[in-house]
Amino acid sequence: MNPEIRIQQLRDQINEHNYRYYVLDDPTLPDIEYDRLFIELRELEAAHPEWVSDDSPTQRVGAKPDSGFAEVRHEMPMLSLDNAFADQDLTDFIRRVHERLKRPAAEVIQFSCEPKLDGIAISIFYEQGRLTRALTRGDGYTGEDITLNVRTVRNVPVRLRGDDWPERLEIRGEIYMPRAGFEKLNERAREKDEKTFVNPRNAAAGSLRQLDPAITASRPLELCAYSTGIVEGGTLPDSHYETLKLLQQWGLRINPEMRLVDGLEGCLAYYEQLANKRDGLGYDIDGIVYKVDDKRLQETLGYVARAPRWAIARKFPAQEEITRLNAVEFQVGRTGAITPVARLEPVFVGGVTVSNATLHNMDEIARLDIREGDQVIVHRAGDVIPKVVRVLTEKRTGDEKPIQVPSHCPVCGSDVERTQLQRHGKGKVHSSEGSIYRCVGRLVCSAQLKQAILHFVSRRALDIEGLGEKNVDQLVERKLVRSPADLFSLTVEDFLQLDGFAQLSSENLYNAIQARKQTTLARFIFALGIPEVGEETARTLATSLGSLQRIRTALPELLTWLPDIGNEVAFSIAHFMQDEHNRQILDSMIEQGMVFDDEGGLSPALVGQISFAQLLIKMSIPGVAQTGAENLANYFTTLEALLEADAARLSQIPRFSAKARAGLLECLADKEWCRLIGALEQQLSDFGMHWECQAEVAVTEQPLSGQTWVLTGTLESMTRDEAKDRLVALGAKVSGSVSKNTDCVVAGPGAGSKLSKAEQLGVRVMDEAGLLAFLQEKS
Ligand code: D41
Repeated sequence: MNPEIRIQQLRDQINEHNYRYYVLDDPTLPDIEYDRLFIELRELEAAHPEWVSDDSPTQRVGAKPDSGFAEVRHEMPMLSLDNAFADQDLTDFIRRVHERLKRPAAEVIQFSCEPKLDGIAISIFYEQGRLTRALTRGDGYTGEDITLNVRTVRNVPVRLRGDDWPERLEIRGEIYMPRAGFEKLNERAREKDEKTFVNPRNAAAGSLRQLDPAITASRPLELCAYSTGIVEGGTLPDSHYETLKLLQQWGLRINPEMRLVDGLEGCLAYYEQLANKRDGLGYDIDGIVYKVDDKRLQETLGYVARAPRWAIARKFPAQEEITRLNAVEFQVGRTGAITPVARLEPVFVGGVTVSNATLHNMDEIARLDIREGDQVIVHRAGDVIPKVVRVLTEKRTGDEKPIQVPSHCPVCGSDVERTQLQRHGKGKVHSSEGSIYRCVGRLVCSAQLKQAILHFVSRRALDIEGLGEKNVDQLVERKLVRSPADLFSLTVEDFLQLDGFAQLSSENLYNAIQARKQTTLARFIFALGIPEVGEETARTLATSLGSLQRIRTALPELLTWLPDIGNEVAFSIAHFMQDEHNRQILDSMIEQGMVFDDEGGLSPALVGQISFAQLLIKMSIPGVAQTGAENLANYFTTLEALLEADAARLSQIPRFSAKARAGLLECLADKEWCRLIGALEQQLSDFGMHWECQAEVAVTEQPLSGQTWVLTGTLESMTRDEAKDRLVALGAKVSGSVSKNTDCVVAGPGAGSKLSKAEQLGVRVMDEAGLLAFLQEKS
């Protein structure tokens, strides 16, 4: 194809894509396809410089000008906006509009509403559809010429689409930086140890003020048009709303949240709706701009000072405020992590009064260089925890006090230790300093003990009712409980000592605790509060390994065989279980009669997964992957034989490369490697897995494996959740609807359509008594 035609084709395709992507939010071309077009265009233009024109999409970044930005007078002043801070201000505004227009209050006036973007207002001129000049708003009368920088903003059209635009057209809009781009920009700055921007608005302003357009081009800026200025050689609609729709057709992005509403009621409803959406918009807004939609009415209303009488900005509550950091205190979490909390001079921000904010960890304190007595910026968006985002170092008086990590736990006085980040390689541990400090006191620390107990008894753990914060505090303060195990030895008399307990309530709590000596293994493991082990992981451990004993002794390498358990979690579990104090607590609970409903054999899935070959793959032998490991396993059949092999023997293995041989010899020479593989094999055999004779492995099939049960109606002796837990423990799937695949329906009083459907399909049905008998028999 003629390259000149191809160049034009590529430009059209790229412009079309930009329009769909930036203006309509509806891209149809994958990024990679777009990149290909762009590269092709750049190459063709390089080969044919005579056809390069400055409205080509490749020509956004021009040369660096040698002086600063020229000051230019606006042909038509850029107005400012009056603010409304409350519903009443908006009501007054609309009343004044009616009065000035001599319209009765009952008559409905239409308003165009749009979010008020928190960016930089600018003016852009298009002459014969081409971008000729862009100015900052400045003081409204004079701005700075930032044409070269604005040209680099990806969604600013260098040429307007279509051909029905006025010959001279001034667009007014806001250049802003979306939050995601802002976060990425700051992330990159942090990596390079450069200064970060405080907020997206400052980042947008800083990016537009760059003397080198190439830097501006690298910043994720966007334009959103909100009105027009000079219009010559053509006309625009009488409606503001319709005008913006037209700008959109010409290729300018307008705000997709823009709406046309009727009167005060419509304006108030729009406020509610947008306030709810605010945090999810992807860009910062600080309010809503309401504009009388009809331009003829706008003209009648006119201006006061420099603000139109036909528009108003209704502000949202600020999400950032300045206040004083009175102190930093340290709190101790369940796992001993010491977290700094900022105590602030109370300040109204994001719609509430804030007096505490999170500081995350000591790295954050160092990063912010925060000191007691500093003036700080607090940010609160939506319902998230307020945080300190910046220190106003320029306001320091010299009396501010640096913040020190406490060397001893503020609660128990134990030493505070900086956590080590550990990476586990083949039998080796590499560690580096983490940013978390921990109290080493464990359960000796009353803060950790209280939270450990609250977690132990919580609903998804052992679910013991009646042990709220107040009661746990008392039990700990009076030293009645020094570990979760002590809960089981508490007597009715112990509870009688506590505030608010009488004979009956004491007996109830006693019984509630004793009843939980019988629970499921999964709940129990979750209840232990092992770092990194949530409900899901606890369930995996319980169903895969089947017994507390196996979970207690499992090597971390074995744990990583279980679904979704990685190195870090595996080592955390093993570390917890090896700890002497934890072992005593577990022993004590078992001695006190703790039993689990769902103890059983190893899960068949796990047994099926681990073969000799898999063991070899796990031991990561350089040069040996799946096939190599299988060949080795077939050849040797036992680990013993493999460990005794020498180079000569290895060379006899069929289809085993020299590279694999060298890798294996290296491992065989490594004592730690041999010890680890030996220990793993021993453990697998202890757990009942022997790959030489896999057929003989004793696997306990669960009684309800593969069955689907449905619960309906009310149960009296237990909740439906409990019934579900017990059936799941027996291997059943519990479903919400009856089908021909249902094995059994448990129907209590009040059972309706599910019961009739079961009867219709001939599915087995049992009542509560039947279920209880069944559970009794099976467990
Ligand atoms: O989003 C904005 N920041 C925005 C600013 C907007 N959506 N509409 C605006 N409309 C106007 C008038 C009513 C004067 C055309 C504005 C601004 N003005 C404005 N921005 C900065 C000063 C004034």
